Amino acid sequence: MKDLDSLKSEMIQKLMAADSLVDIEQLRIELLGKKGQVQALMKKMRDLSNEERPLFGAKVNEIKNEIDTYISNRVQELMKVEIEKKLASEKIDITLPEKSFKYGNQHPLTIMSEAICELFESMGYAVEEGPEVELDLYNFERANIPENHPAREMQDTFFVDVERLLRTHTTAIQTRVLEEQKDQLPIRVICPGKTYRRDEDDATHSHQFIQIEGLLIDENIKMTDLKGTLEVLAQNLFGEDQRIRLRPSYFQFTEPSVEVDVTCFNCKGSGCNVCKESGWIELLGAGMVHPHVLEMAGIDSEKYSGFAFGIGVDRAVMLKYGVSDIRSLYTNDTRLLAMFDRFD
Ligand code: FA5
Repeated sequence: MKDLDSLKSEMIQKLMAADSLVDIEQLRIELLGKKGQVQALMKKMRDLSNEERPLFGAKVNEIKNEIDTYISNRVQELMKVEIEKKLASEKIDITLPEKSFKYGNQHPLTIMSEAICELFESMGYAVEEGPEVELDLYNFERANIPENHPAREMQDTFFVDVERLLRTHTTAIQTRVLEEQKDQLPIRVICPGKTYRRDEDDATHSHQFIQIEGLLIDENIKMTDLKGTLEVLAQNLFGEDQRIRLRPSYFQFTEPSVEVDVTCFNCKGSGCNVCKESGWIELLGAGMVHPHVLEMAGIDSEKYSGFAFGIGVDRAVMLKYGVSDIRSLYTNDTRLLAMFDRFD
């Protein structure tokens, strides 16, 4: 019996060392097969006494069952491992490579418009907008440009019908605000918007562009207030060392009127080909709101005065970022747009 126990542990050890289905099968034949070790033990029973035989037989059966159970468990285990190995080696990747994702940027015209509006909001101005399809009344009449006035030709545009047109300047928002807020003086507004003119498209002109109108109406507003405000604007946009220059000009809705230049961003005023050797670049039109414009809106021009200005946002973008052709701001060329990272 002692021999049987050591034989059993010998068999189990052999089985434990086998780590493939082939090895296990070989051991099964060696241990449980017709000519195997267990069968050989059975044969020994013949030589035993009647008392020893049943005990020995029971013990051999027990060994046989144990080995059998061990083998079938081990076979299950090894089959599982083999299936997993096979699945891993035969795996096909059916997914497509992911498309690389690009974040969009804010358009430079949006960046510039927001920067200007935010600056004026910080000085107490409110943002006001108006319709792009505008009444002739607000675009021309209230801006002191009556029907058949030759100044209309300079801003020839797209008429929708006899009364309505695509607005030619944000001064149309100014004249609306004057009327709407005539009883809530003082007025301080900054008005961004798309504008349209029947201009021939070239490097500096587009049939659609963006303007921002600034308007301040209060008692005792003077030309020096306008100049100081525009200096703040120029320095905020182009740097602390920016200077501005006012040149006499003419608009029907301001008196006096000025054209405002900034020192050339390229040569800092010494003269170069960008500023045509003058050292200055034109940025916007401005002036003191014409008394007749105030009166047409219902505001007492004896008591109140104010200034207005209209800045070309496309022009400001071109100056600040050195964009040489205005048309590239409207063609969605991603090489240009990629230069303006919205996370800057
Ligand atoms: C006006 O439109 C006036 N309403 C500005 C103004 C407002 C004056 C308030 C006084 C008081 P002007 O036509 O010069 O002015 O246009 C102003 C700016 O718009 C120009 O300096 C220029 O930067 C821009 N601009 C005009 N036409 C075009 C165009 N076709 N393409 C791109 N920008 C243009």
